[in-house]
Amino acid sequence: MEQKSGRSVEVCFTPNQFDQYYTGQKVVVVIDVLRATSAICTAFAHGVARIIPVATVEEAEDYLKKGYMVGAERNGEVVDGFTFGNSPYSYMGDKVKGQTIVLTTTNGTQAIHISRKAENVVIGSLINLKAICDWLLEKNEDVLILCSGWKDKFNLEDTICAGAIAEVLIGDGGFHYHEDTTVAARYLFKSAEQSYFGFLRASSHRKRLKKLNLNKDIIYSLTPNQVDNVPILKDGAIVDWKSL
Ligand code: 3SL
Repeated sequence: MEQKSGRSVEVCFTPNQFDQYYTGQKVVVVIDVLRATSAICTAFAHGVARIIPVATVEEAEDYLKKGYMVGAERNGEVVDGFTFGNSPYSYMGDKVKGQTIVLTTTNGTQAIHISRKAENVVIGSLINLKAICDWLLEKNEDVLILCSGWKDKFNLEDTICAGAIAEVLIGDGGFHYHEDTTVAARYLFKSAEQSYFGFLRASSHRKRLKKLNLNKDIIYSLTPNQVDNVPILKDGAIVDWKSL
């Protein structure tokens, strides 16, 4: 029997349910495993200084005109007029080191935008799973995990990642939960943990990205604990927690 303990952790499946699940938690973790939050965590592992998430392509175009490096993705593809989108592989290597990057994506940056009323908005993915869990345990505040989903619909990969985080926090004994979304996310995580790639074979997003020849991105994004950073939103830009 899990003990009722000090802090709560809950899972929200989609951005349009955020207001129902957000009860003033001090920390919101935004998840978009395929691929926005995996790309963001990758960028910081390669020395990016800040990422400015923007909700619209128009805002992204304004930054492009001002000379910023800008990533823009819609429906899994790079938006016309931009040189890169949402692939984690675009955010690796010397070209990104020390840069400020502007990013807009179909779901991930929208979820970040919706979460901004929380005191702390942090970025989670499977690739920084241990780092984000350690950070949350250390922070020891109430947590809402927001899955970016797909255009306000539920998706499996974000829910599995949310379940993995909830599992660690609840397993630690310091966190309790109440919502069925949290129960379901943990069940899905437990069913998937032996092989995320296999479990997600039939998922809509894996099929969508496979059609776009993005299997390499999928494999990368589903491989846990490749980086140890915790990106956090500060004054409208995402920075590495360690740089604060
Ligand atoms: O919507 C997003 O933020 C994306 O990660 C979608 S995709 O992986 O580029 O299809």
